[in-house]
Amino acid sequence: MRTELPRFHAAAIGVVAVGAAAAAGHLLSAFLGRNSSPVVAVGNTVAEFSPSWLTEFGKDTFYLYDKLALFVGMGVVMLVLAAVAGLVSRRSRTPGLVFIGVFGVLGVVAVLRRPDLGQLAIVAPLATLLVGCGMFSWLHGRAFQEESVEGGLSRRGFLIAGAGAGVAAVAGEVIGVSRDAEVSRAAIGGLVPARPAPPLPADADFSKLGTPTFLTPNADFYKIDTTLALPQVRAEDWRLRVHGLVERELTFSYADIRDRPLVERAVTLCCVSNEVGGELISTATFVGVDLRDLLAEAGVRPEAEQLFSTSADGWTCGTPISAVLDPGRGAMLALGMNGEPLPVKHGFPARLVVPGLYGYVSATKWVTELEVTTWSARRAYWLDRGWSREGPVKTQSRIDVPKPFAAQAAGKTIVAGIAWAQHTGVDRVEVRLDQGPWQPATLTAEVNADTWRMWWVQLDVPPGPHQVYCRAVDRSGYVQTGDVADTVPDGATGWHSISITAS
Ligand SMILES: Nc1nc2c(c(=O)[nH]1)N[C@H]1C(S)=C(S)[C@@H](COP(=O)(O)O)O[C@H]1N2
Ligand SMILES: [Mo]
Repeated sequence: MRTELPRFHAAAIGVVAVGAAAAAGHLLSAFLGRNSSPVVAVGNTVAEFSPSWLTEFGKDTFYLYDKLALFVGMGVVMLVLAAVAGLVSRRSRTPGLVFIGVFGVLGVVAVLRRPDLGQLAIVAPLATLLVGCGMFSWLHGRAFQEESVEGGLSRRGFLIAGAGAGVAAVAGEVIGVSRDAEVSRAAIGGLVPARPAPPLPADADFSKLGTPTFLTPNADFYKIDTTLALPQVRAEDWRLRVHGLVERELTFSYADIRDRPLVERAVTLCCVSNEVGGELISTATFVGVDLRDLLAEAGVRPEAEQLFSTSADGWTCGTPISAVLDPGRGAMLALGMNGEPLPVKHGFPARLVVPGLYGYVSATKWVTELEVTTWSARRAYWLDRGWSREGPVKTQSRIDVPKPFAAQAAGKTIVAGIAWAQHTGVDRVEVRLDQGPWQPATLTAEVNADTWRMWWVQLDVPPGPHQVYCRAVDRSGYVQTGDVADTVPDGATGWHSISITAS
């Protein structure tokens, strides 16, 4: 019998045990709900409790890959801790077991905190806890019985165990993704609106000149949310509960909603995090029901100020009740997007859409709960992270062609782009070369006041370097400000401009 394990061997035992444990939980999560995977649940919890400077740093540094970066970072931390658990157990297994046990329990707690899982989901993190402790004990015991380093678990044994854990984790990922919501979504079939959106005019975009198409294909529609793993909610299981300051609590099933006369509306959504000139804006036709009708059936009490909505993933959102109840606003509970059931990543089975408000205060995806309440009673997710309570979309415009820093032939040059002032309507767009006069652009026909408009103008560009600016004027007479403001707390302002060089 030996009295102390070699360092490498001890560390490897920790790493293999923890890897197998995480993989076991991830594999089971394929059957118990994606978010029951302890790795995913811990990641979500870390993201939730991260101070805002850290999440902002993550977003600025890794942009849309911030969640992947979080996962990779977590993986590295986990492996290091696993190796440490092994290293402190060179003489006795107890310290390592305590180490792994504590982390296993954290995984259980993280999964228990998830609001979107059934009771059975606890099995996944429990399996992680048991596999972690069991595997560690077993490997440790075997290693101790052997005389030499080459005995116990050979290098080959470790490789096989590692590969096994990898296969289990990947299988969990693949099976988990293929089950759940996609299958349910494929069975929905058509969502036929009783009141379809009017057909688009022939000149709804200038995509031939390089603007986006008027409707953004679902695959290209911008996507923003805080979830690590997409919530997997099946239409069969989905319920929408309406409660709070109402006369009667109501609960709707998917069939309850889809059997009502559906309305279709074209709406441009945009994100408060969209930088000047940014890409976080898209347009779709949404099919659903008027939110105000559902709330009227529940009977909204006069004290109500806020519609506080909750997603299946626990994310929350506060919308002014006045906007939701305004008959002219067109606030919707949407089931469909561009002629299909909502894609899973855009909120299947159901989401909110409130024209004219940034997504973070209006567009709850995977919505499961509507609580009618006051501002003081409930604070939504982004409110505690430095963003403002109300988020009307700011009138803005963007240049899409020429591309920045493009080399241009001097002379007549087409400049084209988009402008938006949801719910107010874009009145006109003006373009300026360097410090010259503002020149009016030609706009597309307006589809409705809640959608973007495309524009183009021809400039006469002399040789040399230039800056091209654009600004929109909306129907209220507001001229898009050139004052530069950051996205925090309620949306960026400033003129979008691009540098070009003509020769
Ligand atoms: N459940 C949930 N819904 C959410 C969010 C979220 O993080 N979680 N983000 C909101 C934000 S900030 C925006 S801009 C829109 C984006 O909707 P999209 O991803 O369909 O474009 O969704 C909103 N709905
Ligand atoms: Mo957003």
